[in-house]
Amino acid sequence: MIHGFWPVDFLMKMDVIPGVVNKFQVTPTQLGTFAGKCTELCGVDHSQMLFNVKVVTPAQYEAHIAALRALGQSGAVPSASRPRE
Ligand SMILES: [Cu+2]
Repeated sequence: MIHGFWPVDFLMKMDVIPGVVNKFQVTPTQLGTFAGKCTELCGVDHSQMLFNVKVVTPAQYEAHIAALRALGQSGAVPSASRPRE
């Protein structure tokens, strides 16, 4: 199932395709929380595919990552647990 990654204020949009690694780089000019949404009609829950992109300071980012690590969240997802389509 294809999704569309669109953080509205970032003036960019990218297809999100299973098995394809996407990368993008932005240089935010202000801190804050920016709304985003899926732009591909991906299924019955498409209208609920909303997200936020948070632009934070490097110190805030490092603190958040440290808090996740303390909870045992490494960011690694075992490939065997990913659903195949
Ligand atoms: Cu969607």
